[in-house]
Amino acid sequence: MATHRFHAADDAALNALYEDIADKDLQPLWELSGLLTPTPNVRAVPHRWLGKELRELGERAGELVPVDRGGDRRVLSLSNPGLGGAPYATATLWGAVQYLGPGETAPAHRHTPAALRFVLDGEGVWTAVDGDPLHMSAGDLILTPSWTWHEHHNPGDLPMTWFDALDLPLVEALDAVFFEPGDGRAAPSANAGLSASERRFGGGPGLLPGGTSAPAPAHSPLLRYRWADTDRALTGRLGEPGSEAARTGHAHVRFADPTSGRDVMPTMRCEMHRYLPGHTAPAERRTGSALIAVFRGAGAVELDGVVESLAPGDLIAVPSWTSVRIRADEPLQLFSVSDAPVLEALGLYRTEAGAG
Ligand code: GTQ
Ligand code: FE2
Repeated sequence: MATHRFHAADDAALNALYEDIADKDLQPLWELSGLLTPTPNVRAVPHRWLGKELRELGERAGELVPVDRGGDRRVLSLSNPGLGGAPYATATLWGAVQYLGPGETAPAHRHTPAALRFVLDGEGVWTAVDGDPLHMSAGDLILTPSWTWHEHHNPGDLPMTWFDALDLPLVEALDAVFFEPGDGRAAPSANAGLSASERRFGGGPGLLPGGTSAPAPAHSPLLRYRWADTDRALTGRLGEPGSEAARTGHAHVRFADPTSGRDVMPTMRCEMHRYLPGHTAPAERRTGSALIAVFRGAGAVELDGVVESLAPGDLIAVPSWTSVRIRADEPLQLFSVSDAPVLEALGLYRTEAGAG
């Protein structure tokens, strides 16, 4: 006996039909509303988490909650106030801050949801991805693609906090979450050098190892994008006379798979933005959701007309079809991750300029 929605009618025969329809786990579309809405019916709301509070709460968790075996990862997940208590930042994205104290290790595991880290501050932690040790320092982007083994180590004297993003809500909605713990043995420790991934695919602009040819794998073979390279690319865009970036005071780069130019992973697009004070980038909205992490600088973001100030470490949830406008009070460096590749692949990607 179906217990879900039941439709009643004054007419006895029609009412009996509705009863029988419900009894057979069916619903009459002509009685349903709110399905084919003119614009997306978005439950998540625009929201900003303050970097200062995230850092303080991470530190307190660091004092009180052991990580390591059993404890796993010391992570505070962004829980969007519109999502009814789910630990999700938007409908499709998990966002979090992770805190790893000196000498601590987060043990190896793998999962089908893909993950990435953007380092807001500090250095010294290394993450092994399928055994390849990747150093993490401020401004770096680190990928842990779907089903790759990963573990985090902090051999230094200082704690480190970074921003995590995963496509977990999306993969969960697709009923495709799998998880496997490691065998408890740590990966060989990082030496001073670069990861194998960086030696092969991060050698220099446009340089790929000989013999590399299509078809490209599902994710970028380069697993660490160093801040020095991102910084140089943004500076170059802004310094190029007559370029759109120079004209508007807004430079942005997309982190790409160096072998294909595609997004770093099939479900997530990563970008770095630099806005100069007085820039002229207009408000924009798009389908699909995004998370923004403030790396450096100061300014404000206007989300559907509501203005929130921005300071380093702040994290912002931008739900689908939310109008976004950025203001820079000093050069503002924003990392963003979105589900745009998914929307594009499905033919659902839309943008609108000048909204809000
Ligand atoms: O660092 O492996 O924020 O597995 C959520 C799930 C981080 C991680 C998160 C994870 C991780
Ligand atoms: Fe993980």
